[in-house]
Amino acid sequence: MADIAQRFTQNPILSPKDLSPSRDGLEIVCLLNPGVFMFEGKIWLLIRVAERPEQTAGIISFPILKKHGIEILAIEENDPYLNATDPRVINYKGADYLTTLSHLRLVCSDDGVHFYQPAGYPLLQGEGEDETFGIEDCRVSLIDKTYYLTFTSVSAHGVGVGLRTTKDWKRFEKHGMIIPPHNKDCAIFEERINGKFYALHRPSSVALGGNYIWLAESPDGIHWGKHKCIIKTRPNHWDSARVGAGAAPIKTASGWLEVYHGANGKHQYCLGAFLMDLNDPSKVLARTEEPIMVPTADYELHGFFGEVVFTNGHIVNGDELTIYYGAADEFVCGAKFSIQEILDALVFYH
Ligand code: MAN
Repeated sequence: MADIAQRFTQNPILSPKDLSPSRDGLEIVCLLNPGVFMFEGKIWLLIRVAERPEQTAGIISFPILKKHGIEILAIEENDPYLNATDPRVINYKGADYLTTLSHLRLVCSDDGVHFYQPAGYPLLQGEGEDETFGIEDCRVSLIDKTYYLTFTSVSAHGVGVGLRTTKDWKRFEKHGMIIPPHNKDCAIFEERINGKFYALHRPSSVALGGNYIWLAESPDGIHWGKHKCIIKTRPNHWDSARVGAGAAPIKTASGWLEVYHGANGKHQYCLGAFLMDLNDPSKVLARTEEPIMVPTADYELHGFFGEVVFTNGHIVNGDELTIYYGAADEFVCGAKFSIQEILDALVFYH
C-alpha cells in the first residue's frame, strides 16, 4: 500500500546503540515514540527509552522500579507458569509484567535530523507506586509558556495517564495520574477553546465498547471531565482493533487536524487523520479512509515489534508537518507531510 509520507533519507535517526543505558547492568532495547517540542531555538525530542538487564541464556529477566531503586525479576524461560509470546508483555502466574522498563530522555537538534543529548537535563523516570513499570510515550503541549507532559504511567495497578509540567525542562511539577486505568494516548490541545482546556485520550473498555478516542474538557488542564467518545475503530479497516491520538491537534483554517494511529487485528500500526470543528472539537467533521502512513520501510517492518509506525510528536512549519515516530518499536525516525495533502485525503461526513 502506498502512503503520502516523505521519510527522512537518514532514517532511522536514532537507534538503541546511540544512547547509553541509564545505569550499569542494563541495556537499551528500544528507542521509540518521542514527544516533540521547540525550546530555546532548538528542536527537542523526549524519547521513550526501554531498558532491561543484559539477558542470560534460558532466563528472562526484567526490571521493576521500587522505592529504593530497581529490582530485577528473573524467570526460567521454560517455566510452565510463564507466557512470553508477546515481546512487550509477559504473564507469570497470572500477573502481567512488561519485558522492559521505560524512562523518558531529552535530546535536541539544530537541523531536526541530527540529535544529541545535552548536558544538565535530567532523565524523567517513573516515580511512586503507579509508575513501577515505567513511563512511556509522552505528548508535549505548550500552553502559555508551560509545557504539559502527558505520558503513560504503568504499574501492576494498570496503565493510566500521568501529568508533569515544566517551564525550563529542569524543574518539573508532578500532578500525579490525571486519568486512571485503562487509559493512554492523551494529548492536550495547545490552545484553550471558549476558555476551556481540551484533551484527546484513549480508554480501553474490555466488555462493551473498545479502544476508542475520547475528548475531555478541563478548567485548568489538570482536572478532566465531560468525556465524550469521538472516534471508533472501523471493522475491516486498517484501524479495526485500536485507535489512539498522536500529538496535540494542529490548528488549520478547516478545523483541528489530528494525526492518529490505528492498528488492525494483526497488530499492524498505521497512521491516519481526522478533523474536528474549530469551535467545538467534539464535532468530528472528517476522517481519512486510507492510512496516510503504512509500515513499509525495512526499519518499520523489522525490529523489536515489527510492522509499526507510531507517532506522538511533530513540528509544524507552514504547510510542512514533520512527524517524529517510533518504527518497529525500536527506532526513532522522521517523515514529512504536506498538511494540505492530509486535508485533501479526508473524507467529510456530510
Ligand atoms: C502495550 C505496548 C507496550 C507498552 C504497554 C504498556 O503492551 O504498547 O509497548 O509498554 O502497552 O503501556
